[in-house]
Amino acid sequence: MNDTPAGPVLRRSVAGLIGLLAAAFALAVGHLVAALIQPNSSPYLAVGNTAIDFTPEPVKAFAIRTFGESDKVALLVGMAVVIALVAVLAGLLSRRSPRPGTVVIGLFGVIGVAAALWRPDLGVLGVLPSAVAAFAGAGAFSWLHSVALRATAAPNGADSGPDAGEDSTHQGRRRVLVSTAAVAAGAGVAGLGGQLLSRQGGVEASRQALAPPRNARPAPKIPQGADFARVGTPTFITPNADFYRIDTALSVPQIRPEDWQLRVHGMVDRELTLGYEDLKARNVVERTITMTCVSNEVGGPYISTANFVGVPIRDVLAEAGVRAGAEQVFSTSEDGYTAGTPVEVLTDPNRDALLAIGMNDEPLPAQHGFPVRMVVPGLYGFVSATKWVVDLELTTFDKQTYWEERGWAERAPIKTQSRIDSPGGFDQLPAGRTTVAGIAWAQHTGIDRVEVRADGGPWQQAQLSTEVNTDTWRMWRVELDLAPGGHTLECRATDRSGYTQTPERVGVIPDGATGWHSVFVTAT
Ligand SMILES: Nc1nc2c(c(=O)[nH]1)N[C@H]1C(S)=C(S)[C@@H](COP(=O)(O)O)O[C@H]1N2
Ligand SMILES: [Mo]
Repeated sequence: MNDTPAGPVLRRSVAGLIGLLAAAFALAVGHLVAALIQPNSSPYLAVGNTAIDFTPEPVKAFAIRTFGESDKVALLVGMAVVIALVAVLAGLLSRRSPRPGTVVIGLFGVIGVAAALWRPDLGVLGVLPSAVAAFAGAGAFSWLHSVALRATAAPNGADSGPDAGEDSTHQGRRRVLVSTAAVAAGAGVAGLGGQLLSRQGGVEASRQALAPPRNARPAPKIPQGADFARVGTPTFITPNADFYRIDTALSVPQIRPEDWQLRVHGMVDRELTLGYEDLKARNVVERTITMTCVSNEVGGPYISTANFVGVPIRDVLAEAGVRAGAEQVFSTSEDGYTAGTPVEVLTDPNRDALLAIGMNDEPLPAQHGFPVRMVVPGLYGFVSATKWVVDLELTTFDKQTYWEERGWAERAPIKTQSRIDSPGGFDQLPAGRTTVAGIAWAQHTGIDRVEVRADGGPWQQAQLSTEVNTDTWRMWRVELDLAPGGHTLECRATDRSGYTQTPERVGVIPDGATGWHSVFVTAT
């Protein structure tokens, strides 16, 4: 009675659509299950985080250069596009039988499980969301497929007169419509529910409820004249919301202060385990520190300043008793990121490296490492500023860190640099006297002078803002007289060691960029 030997075949559009819907449903269910276990075990995030770990360094550098702080959004969108394409393809391969699509969804599940197992922050339970997602996706796919296939097959039924055929086609279509809509709605509800639930599990409430440490000794007030914000430099203190952010975490680790512990071990006399309240009850100080990222290109934005409140790391190390031969403090974050900081820097009585719990009169924001992070004046963040820190191991430099394994340097003091903030590149401005302003930094050494020149002419010394301390940036400004036409403005800083910035341009890998920042402007 069925005279088409190959059997019914789904329309391309229907086949592609059910592939896409099944994938969306699977991810949404996975997201919901993850919200109940650990938000990071969501298949989407687990795969994304693992992808970040495996991304070759040049690609990572390219992503930071191209997308800046939106690099994570770019990754998530890119993943969504790839998954959608594969899902549609899986649907198209399944126009006769649901098997190919089911196999592809199963493979997605295997990838999710593998990624979850790879993540250092997920336990065995972390594979559950991916496994459930795979079953849910495969189930949704084969159900939608059978409904659609029946609808396709119906008109060929033996008992169908012309009217009956049209009727059942109609009915079949309706069934397809209703079932696809049901799966789409299910995906929406599961996805949204997962998102809401994982927010609820967040730490913002306990963060807001924290009282400031009672005994913190405040940093000296920032003097008048510490910035030239009125002529275009940043404000001296960077508001938390504007503070640059660089990390490998796709979703911000959520650690409640009451659950936080720091283990200090390795080459020490006494192993220590500290809780949040232990830390807060210690000698707490406030220090104004300018942080810089090694990925900051000449003229780049990855530099910010805050008042950090915390416990000097050297106090904690003294209590543990550092053994002879220990070279680095190997720090590990809750999400498995690692950094190595020289012991001599952390034990230096003249350098206030902190286990920070506060930032600009607030508990540390979640994105900046809540509840506790490291901040070390004078070193790039990747060798010193571990956020969500949970482990300090005293060891030798033989032990390799996250970025070292990716070709970055073992030691990385911040390089003396300067940047022109105003005028901006390719600005048009009136000819005549104009104010050029910017920032300079040489953390822990201090800025001695900044010079500016136009079109390779004589260097003119800029006026410096009031110094706050040598661990922070310094603002500068200078008046130039610009004739009508195009001009190239350049700046260079000299630090208190007598070093003047080299004009030689080197890239950010392995230990930070060098070169003079220049902007081209047109005076009219
Ligand atoms: N856990 C964790 N800590 C981290 C990183 C990271 O990826 N993960 N990135 C480091 C880098 S490269 C820098 S520059 C600083 C940035 O700190 P911020 O995001 O608070 O500005 O954090 C450091 N600490
Ligand atoms: Mo960085």
